[in-house]
Amino acid sequence: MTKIALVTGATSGIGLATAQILLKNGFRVIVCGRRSERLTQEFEEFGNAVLPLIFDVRDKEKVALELGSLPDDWKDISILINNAGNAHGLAPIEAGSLDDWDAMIDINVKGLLYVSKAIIPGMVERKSGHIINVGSIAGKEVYPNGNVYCASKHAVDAINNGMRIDLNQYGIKVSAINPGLVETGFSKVRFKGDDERAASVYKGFSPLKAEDIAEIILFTVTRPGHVNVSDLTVLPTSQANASIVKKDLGY
Ligand code: 8X3
Repeated sequence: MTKIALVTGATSGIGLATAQILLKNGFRVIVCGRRSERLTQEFEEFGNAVLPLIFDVRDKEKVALELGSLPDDWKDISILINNAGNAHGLAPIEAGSLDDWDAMIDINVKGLLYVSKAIIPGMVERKSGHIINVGSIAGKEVYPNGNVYCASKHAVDAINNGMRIDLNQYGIKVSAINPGLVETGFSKVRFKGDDERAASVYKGFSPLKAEDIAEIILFTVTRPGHVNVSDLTVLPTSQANASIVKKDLGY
């Protein structure tokens, strides 16, 4: 039977690339995002292998409503990819904005929980499933000015480990994929449209592409039943850790 995956944040970046690679490899995919036109546009070619759902992961009621009223033939979700997440601002703690902090905690942490809460009971009932939490190197290390973003991704790391412990008895796989620098709209959002500052993050070396992470997610969800990639950090070759990037290696 064709497996069903659900991807949050599927309108761009890692979420879009992941949903597309899964569709190309025969999965049916529920693509979730805030921008209806983008979802329709990006996935048009995949016809009824795609179910677009429009919601903001911050909206607890809407998440529960949309995921609680799936059509019968879309209910048995095998793979949940908790990808939606953003950085807002990069500022020292004394200068951070409350709105930015709210956004990061509401999307990256609470949103991930709202979606998981709606999907996990079905997996428990079926005693099978696979949850992929897209974390970050920022969930493993704290870097200057990263404060609350790093805290939100450390929370994802803890939730990932907690899910794996609690869902172990049901045979549900839980995996964290933790990217370093990936060139997507991530920095544009972080720097609020300051495109020059965003572009400078990826200058002088070859950052990861969304497709690099999507391929690793595809690999992770296609391992045999007894294999779980529990926690994987993926960096561009030029990046040594959260703060050290060698810019003149030539790749
Ligand atoms: C994205 C990677 O290094 O900008 O989560 O925090 S980093």
